[in-house]
Amino acid sequence: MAQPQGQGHAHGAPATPAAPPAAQPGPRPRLPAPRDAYVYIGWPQDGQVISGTRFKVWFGTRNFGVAPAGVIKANTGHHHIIIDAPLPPLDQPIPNDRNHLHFGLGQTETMLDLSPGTHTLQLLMGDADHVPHDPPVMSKRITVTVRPGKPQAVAAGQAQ
Ligand SMILES: [Cu+2]
Repeated sequence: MAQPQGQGHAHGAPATPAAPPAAQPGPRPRLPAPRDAYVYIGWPQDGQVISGTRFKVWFGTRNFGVAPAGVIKANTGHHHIIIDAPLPPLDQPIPNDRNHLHFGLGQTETMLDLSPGTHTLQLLMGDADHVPHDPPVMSKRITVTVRPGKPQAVAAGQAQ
């Protein structure tokens, strides 16, 4: 029985510590999304003229779920609204600034304050780490015109 001796029993420092290879730097692969998943802006609509600079926007999803940031769950993500900006790079976290708003709690609506004039809005889903899925789940970009003035009457919730 010619068993090798001493391996793992030597005194002192182990000869070859089994260090795992260094983790790959950079982002992990993007999470997949079903091809039929999409998001849309429920309101306002493309071309809408909005009275009042503060208004509600709501988001819809089809074949895709909403989960808060930090939660890794298949076929879910959280909303981002891109205001007056082109799509960001799709292989890295979505920027977080006044043109890229995150809804990391899983919100599906928000109030926007925009200056009078023309603005573009687009939704883009991000995963737990704010990275778009592959393929990206995003709405079409819409254009709205904001007019100064009183906010539009909100019909919902009004007493008769
Ligand atoms: Cu995000």
